[in-house]
Amino acid sequence: MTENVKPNQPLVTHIFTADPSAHVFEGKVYIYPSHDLDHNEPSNDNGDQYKMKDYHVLSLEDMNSPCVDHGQALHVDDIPWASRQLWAPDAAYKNNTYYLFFPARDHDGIFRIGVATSANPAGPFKAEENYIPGSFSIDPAVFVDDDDKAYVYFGGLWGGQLEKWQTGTFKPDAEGPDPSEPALGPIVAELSDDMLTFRQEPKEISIVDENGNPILARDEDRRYFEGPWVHKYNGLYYLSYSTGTTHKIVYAVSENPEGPFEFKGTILKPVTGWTTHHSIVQFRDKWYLFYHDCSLSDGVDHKRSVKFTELKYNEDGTIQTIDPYGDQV
Ligand code: FUB
Repeated sequence: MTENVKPNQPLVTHIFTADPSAHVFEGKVYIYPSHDLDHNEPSNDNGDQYKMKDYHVLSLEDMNSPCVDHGQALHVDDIPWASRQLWAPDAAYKNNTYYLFFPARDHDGIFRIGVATSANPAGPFKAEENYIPGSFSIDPAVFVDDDDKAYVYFGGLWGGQLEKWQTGTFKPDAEGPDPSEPALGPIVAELSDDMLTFRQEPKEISIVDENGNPILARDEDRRYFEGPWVHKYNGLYYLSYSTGTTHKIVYAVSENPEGPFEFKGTILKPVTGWTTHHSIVQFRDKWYLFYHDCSLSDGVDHKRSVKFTELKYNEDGTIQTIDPYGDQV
């Protein structure tokens, strides 16, 4: 008998999972995670240890029910353009179709973003022949606005190759901006009606401080690193992301889905393991943060487990900071 899920505990323990993108589809919470492989090879800053080959979709009837693993939803061998490393995915629903957006390295070793479709939120998903034209880097997160416009946010530093695209073409030796210059922001592109291409050239999002000045590359407590997520609360757009080297999930707010976003604060303090990655979803009358850590593997960075906890807003719309190992909700 499978146990009911609990806040701040792994959703599943029979496989390692990471990078959870949670959505409410058909009255249930569906979680689209990465599927970490259980190997013991060394780690490096390029993320070669994240060797994932397939995706499994998870679902919850409610926040106190067993977690269902719907099995393999997509494998790298079934993606014609991809060679390896199926990293953090996301899903969206439009046109009576479920879309799985995912990054992988193409046959030249360059990260691109692909789409796969299904009639069922749990898959299996069928990949398009090619990656989205003009796509690059990692960590796609799709936000469908109230007016039905869909946006994809993406980009990640270091292994995610974002700094190699500053000129608009891939420069394998390019490095990030000087510490005194504005940090690189995540990228946004509006999606076409069929969700398979970009409607326009992707553009960089600006994240600014309370005075309207860009967050600088040296400001590692606030600058964008990877793992964007956008949700809407009380008519405002909340962009949340990982700060990478300082291991926080932080957020910034805008009146426009394409920014600029003003930095506001920390959502999640560091978890065990180097990476931190999240999503935010409303289910019935509460909001939840889905995240991962490495507690199940005793801290092995590439053997992560997806968890959730309740997320609370203050009256002024700011988000209460969560300590993943503090008082449990
Ligand atoms: O899972 C591989 C990478 O680690 C993701 O793409 C990043 O966001 C980080 O969680």
